Amino acid sequence: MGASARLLRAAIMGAPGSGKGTVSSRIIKHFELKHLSSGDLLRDNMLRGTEIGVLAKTFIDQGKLIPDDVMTRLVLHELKHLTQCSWLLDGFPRTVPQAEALDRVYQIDTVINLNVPFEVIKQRLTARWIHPASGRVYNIEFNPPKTVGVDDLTGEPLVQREDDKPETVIKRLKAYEAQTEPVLEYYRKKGVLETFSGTETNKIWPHVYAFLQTKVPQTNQKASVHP
Ligand code: G5P
Ligand code: MG
Repeated sequence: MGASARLLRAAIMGAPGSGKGTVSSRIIKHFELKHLSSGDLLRDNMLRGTEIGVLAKTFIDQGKLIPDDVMTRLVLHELKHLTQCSWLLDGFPRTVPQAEALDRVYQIDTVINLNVPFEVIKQRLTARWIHPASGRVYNIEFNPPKTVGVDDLTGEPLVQREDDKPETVIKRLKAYEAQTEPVLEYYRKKGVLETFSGTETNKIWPHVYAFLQTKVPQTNQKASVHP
């Protein structure tokens, strides 16, 4: 396969609130990657009241992970539409069985791991507001909307996520430690894990950007924009 036909298979990992969505939105501004967020996919199903959405809500509201078979089927189905694109998975895989299921179909080239202290995360999530239809994320302190409570692009109302309540955040962080941290080890052993540590996305971002410049195929790099 020639260099021009190369496609990047990447994932971004990190605890709830570590900035996966925020960093992903910067990545897709600078690189031609399709961003697939498992959380956005689930919330879209919840909004539409699909069978998966109804099931997902019962888990998400309790800060628990969706069962592996449901999640894997959902994400692999979406990826079938993206076989000709470079992509960035956000929030998937989140358990070792999910990572193994993904491996059976695709070879993952690189995994970006955002390592942010839990204390910082807890503070961030209580200040988060989202635009449900697009998945756009705001934060009252860090990246506030131009008008309070309103999405910058559509003018539609912003909402807080049900699972951002402090008690649910603690459960999500526990699930992360128990079920997702082993996935980091899984990718470390494969030699594809790159960890970026810090407390501020603005300081982590230039390192992620520089790293991706070495990983993303030339054909998927956008020439005209700067970090
Ligand atoms: P999600 O939707 O994947 P999480 O829990 O992994 O949810 P989350 O909460 O979406 O992750 P994030 O994307 O890592 O967090 O972070 P973000 O939204 O970009 O940033 C968090 C906040 O901090 C925002 O308000 C942002 O503006 C702000 N921020 C960013 N950087 C800074 C900074 O430098 N300073 C400050 N002050 N603020 C900043 O999954 C939801 C649920 O779906 C299920 C699970 O139940 C999960 O809990 N699910 C799955 N279940 C099983 N398997 C899977 N693969 C699943 N995927 C999802
Ligand atoms: Mg997110």
